[in-house]
Amino acid sequence: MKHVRSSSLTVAAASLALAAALLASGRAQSPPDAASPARTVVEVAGQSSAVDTGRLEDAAPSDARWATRADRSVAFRDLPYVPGKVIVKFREDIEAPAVEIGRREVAHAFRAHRLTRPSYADFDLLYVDDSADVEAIARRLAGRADVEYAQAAYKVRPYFRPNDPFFSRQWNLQLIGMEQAWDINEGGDESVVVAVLDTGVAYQNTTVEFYADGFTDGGLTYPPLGRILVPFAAAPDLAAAGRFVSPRDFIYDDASPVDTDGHGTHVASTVGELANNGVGVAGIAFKTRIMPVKCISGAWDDIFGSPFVGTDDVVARAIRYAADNGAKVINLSLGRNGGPPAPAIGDAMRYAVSRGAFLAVAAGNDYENGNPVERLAEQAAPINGAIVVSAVGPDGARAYYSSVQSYVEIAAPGGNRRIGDGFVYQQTYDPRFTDLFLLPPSQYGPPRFDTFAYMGYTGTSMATPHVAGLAALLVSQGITNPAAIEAAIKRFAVDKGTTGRDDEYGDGLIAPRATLRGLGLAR
Ligand SMILES: [Ca+2]
Ligand SMILES: [Ca+2]
Ligand SMILES: [Ca+2]
Repeated sequence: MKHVRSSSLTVAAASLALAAALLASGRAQSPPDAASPARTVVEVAGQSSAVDTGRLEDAAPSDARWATRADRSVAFRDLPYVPGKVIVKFREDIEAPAVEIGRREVAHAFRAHRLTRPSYADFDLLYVDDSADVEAIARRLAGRADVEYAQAAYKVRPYFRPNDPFFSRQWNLQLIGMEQAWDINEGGDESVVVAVLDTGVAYQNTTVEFYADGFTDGGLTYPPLGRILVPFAAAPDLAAAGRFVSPRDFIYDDASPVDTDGHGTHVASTVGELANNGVGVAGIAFKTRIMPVKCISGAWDDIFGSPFVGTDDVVARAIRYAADNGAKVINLSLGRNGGPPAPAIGDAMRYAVSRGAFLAVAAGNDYENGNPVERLAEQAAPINGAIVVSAVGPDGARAYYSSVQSYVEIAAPGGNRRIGDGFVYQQTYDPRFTDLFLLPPSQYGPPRFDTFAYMGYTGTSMATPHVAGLAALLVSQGITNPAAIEAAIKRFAVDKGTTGRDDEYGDGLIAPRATLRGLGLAR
């Protein structure tokens, strides 16, 4: 157990200390970028080993899972950012030799372990002691004449909304008339790639060896599992030959972005769950291809001591990676509130649009928690080619959790568990085999990511891939300019709430058939 040195702390604080210790353990062995592999891919099996239980149920266990993760998130030293890392962007209009002198000054002044430019980035990462006050360092850096911006590495989280009851219908697709829209474009074209930037995707049959450390949670002590072989399988209602392209994992820094949570698989399934295949449920752009890009970490990644967690720099790099590798649509069902703005992500979004990629970005789920400013949505809204998505329930009205802000641009079905039939169902992991850290320590054990069910989730995370899916259909129709896609989706949306654009629905609820038909007639 790694928390033994914190035995004098209170129960609550002991849990905090554990996750800090987990993080420190990933960092202490070697610098994050050069870390020895946190895992080993043992085999990649060609044959499907997936089990589809056929169960259709709500994701009630995720309530607790999310609470657990929230606790752990707080547990990272009770900070909304990771220690020891500062994102810094040196001005690009300064001569290279002067910038180099500035970089050396900065590295010296802040006793940097390293100051490096990671791949897929237009910024540098300054690594300092974990105990350093990275916000103070960022403030001092931002005051320099040769620095455009500097900030601590704030954590970005998926926009998942847990739920309770059980329902069985895809009201979400009916609400926006997908059957009628598919009459015009049946699921898009395989030449179109949609990148899903999330907790990973269940896209591959493989076995991965991890090391699972012990931890304490809620006063309970969970033992180390040691080295374990963890099975993964491609989701049977999502995977098909050639379906997945250019997979990339920015949490483990390799090319195997397997989902260790279920959120990313659910989101990918709304974009492209196989339809007309006699299995499970449907997605919107079910003939397009999917690029799985992992840039958000989950509870198991904490337990496995992943070398990275999802922070602004990680998400920014993932966006640039997707654009550089041919994604025409990028789905961002994630975000953060609290902390400073996210210019590294804004720059990456503009870069992606300049490379011809359209972005769909979640508006946020915290309306009832003070309606805070969502930093990714705030960056996306002013960009023509990036669109911010709020959520409606089956009644077509804004879901209670969905952020109300000037940056809301469009609405889509995200679900509302308070009004019945309110969940968005897609195939993802059966939580009975994954959420074992919610059980008492005596029942705790290694997870399996090869057993699936049809799970109901709600959130702006679920609304966003409806828009990404619609964008993929538009690209399939030949509407490839990101700004034109945004304009078309807004123009043909159904106005909701107060007349005209408003802060709850933006320009209204997406109308896929009208958008496709409108553009078809216009051409
Ligand atoms: Ca299906
Ligand atoms: Ca926009
Ligand atoms: Ca309106």
